[in-house]
Amino acid sequence: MNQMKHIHFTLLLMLGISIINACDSSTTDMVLIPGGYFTMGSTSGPKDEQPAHRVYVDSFYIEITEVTIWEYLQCVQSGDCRMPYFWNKRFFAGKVDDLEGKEWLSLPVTGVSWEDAQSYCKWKGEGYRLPTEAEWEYAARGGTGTDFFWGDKKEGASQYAVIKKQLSPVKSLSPNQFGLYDILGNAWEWCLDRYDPHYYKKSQTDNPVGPDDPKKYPYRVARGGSWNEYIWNLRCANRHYGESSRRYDEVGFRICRSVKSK
Ligand SMILES: [Ca+2]
Repeated sequence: MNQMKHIHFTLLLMLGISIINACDSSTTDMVLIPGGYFTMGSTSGPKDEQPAHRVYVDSFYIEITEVTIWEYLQCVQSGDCRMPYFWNKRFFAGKVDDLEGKEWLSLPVTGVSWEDAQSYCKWKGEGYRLPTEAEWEYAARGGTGTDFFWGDKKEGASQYAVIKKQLSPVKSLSPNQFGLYDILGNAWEWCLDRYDPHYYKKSQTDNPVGPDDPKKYPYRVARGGSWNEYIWNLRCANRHYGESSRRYDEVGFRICRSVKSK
């Protein structure tokens, strides 16, 4: 059984790499998010979203899509990233059967841990990193203060957020006001910060980065909800978390970089 899985795994990798080799080298499509103040958190959500508080973030660049399988496979090919988990599971294998190779490679990579995301950023080059939780929420809100960047009503999701279907190629739906695709829905997205449910009560105003005590705060933040969530969990303020070394089948990431590091 394990050997079969290995063979299947290898075939998937070969499929990906053969298409990578047929393409030009990857460029990461990023957009500049102009710095500014915004209200982070919510007044009516779970306790870890409260209190809503004023935060300032510097300008930064962020990838307009989640990191795709195609992008991630190049890091795997280089030897700097390990293969994602779950690729040999029924869910993912089904996707391979259903999708053309190009579509499959356009799925957000999932089954990657927070630590895997660090490896990817390091491979990508100097300055690349995960967004902080504040940067992520600022980018996701697109200048709005509503539950979702399209307003407060869940009905808007059909135009903007992959939900209750299945993991879908990035850019399948419309972007938010900053031009970011799938910032809500499709794959959860790892953020840089350690998760502290009480952090908003003590957060600094300028460019907060979360707590730094690894023993007290072992989990890392994930944001945005996934294809497999209730719409409530896709709210811009919603906070989720996971173990930094664990690979979850609904969690991926997108990368960013500071303006001054460019
Ligand atoms: Ca997402």
